Amino acid sequence: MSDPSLVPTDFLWGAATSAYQIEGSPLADGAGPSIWHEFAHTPGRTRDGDTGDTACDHYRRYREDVALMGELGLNAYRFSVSWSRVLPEGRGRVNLPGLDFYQRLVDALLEQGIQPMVTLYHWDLPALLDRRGGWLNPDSADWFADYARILFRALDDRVKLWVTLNEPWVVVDGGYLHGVLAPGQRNIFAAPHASHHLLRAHAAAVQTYRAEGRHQIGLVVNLEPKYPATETPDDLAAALRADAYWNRYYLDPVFLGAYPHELAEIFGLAWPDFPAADLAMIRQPLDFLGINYYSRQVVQHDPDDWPLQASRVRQRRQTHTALDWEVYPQGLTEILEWVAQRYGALPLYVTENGAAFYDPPQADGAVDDPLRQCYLRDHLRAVLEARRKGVNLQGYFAWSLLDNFEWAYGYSQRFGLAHVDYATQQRTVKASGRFYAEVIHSQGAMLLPSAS
Ligand code: IFM
Repeated sequence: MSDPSLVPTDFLWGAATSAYQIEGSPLADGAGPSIWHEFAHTPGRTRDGDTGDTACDHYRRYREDVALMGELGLNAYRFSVSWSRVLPEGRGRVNLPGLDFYQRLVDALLEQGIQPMVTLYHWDLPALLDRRGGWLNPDSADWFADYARILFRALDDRVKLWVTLNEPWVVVDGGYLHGVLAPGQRNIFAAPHASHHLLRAHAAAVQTYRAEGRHQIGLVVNLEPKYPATETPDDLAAALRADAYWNRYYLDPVFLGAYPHELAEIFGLAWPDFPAADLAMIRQPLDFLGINYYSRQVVQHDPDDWPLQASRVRQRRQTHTALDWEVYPQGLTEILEWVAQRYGALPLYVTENGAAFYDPPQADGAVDDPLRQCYLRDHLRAVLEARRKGVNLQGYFAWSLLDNFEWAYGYSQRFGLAHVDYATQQRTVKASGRFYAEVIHSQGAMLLPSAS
């Protein structure tokens, strides 16, 4: 790792956010409710009853936030569009003021020289579509493609990087299997159908883009390497099940045209026999793949764990974040190499990577966050290492630009490069944010061992 040219000048140095987590004003200017608006307003669903009603007030302060990105030296920003801002009922009538917000945001980014990466779906399905069955309705693929077409027609002249779905695994695991995220279902028979229709929706949007768009489209998945706790056959099999469920469930059908065989074992009678024509359709060529990486897991066979029968063995000697996620930077290099080797040499981006730690402002208002800074440094080094090993990695997006609404955890978990005082909406760049700015300024060279 001695050559700074390992990071080319067009490498994307970004930060990521999502609509419901930062925008606030969820019903402003004609927007319709999303499943997250309804879920967060249901007593007992989020910590302290927190909702995204105000969040970071980004809907009204987006110019300030784009200026902040400029201060950090970002050349890319990944954000998501709120479907129900654009289509209040999820289909049909377009809400022009909602669409206009994203037009203005994209223009403001481009004025600063910041390239937008736009995610079409980051978990906030229009509530009225959920009343029709949401992702369990086979028509959801068409609803999504129609919505995507509106965005492509409005923004593809300025947006060069599109993402269909963010982390379909989380949508299904949290929203349809365990019920801890919107729409709050806990139904093993529903979950495989939700994942299948999400994949069909992804593919339908890609097909629409091939007809309408001129740039690039991809998918974003969250990946987490799984290591067996011991070499016993039971633990080895448990690690394979966990790997199939977390890492191959969505990528195998997209790139290889088939679901991993372990899923039938995991879901048992609930696993349907999906039509071959669907699997052929899901296998649309992509321009890039985005990978969200946070942690790894060491797993053991565990008959009490439902439905995987594989549970995490906590690594007591390792650092853990405030969410108890093990800090394991080398896992990022490993998972990037694994993706390149298993699915081919398409361009990759790290589309999210970051950590929640408790780091309150000091008396003078500054926010020192040494643990997040170390996390960032070590994961950025893992990124350089992956490039050195030949992975075609073209950009890195820190999660997140701002502290924000961490779903069921509400505002209790802070991932931002900038601290947000939710009472005043004041943003303060943390030490980790300043560090990231220096890394970007040096084009990554300050991460090289010779520079430390
Ligand atoms: O905040 C989330 C984000 O919405 C999706 N990826 C993981 C982040 C941290 O949990």
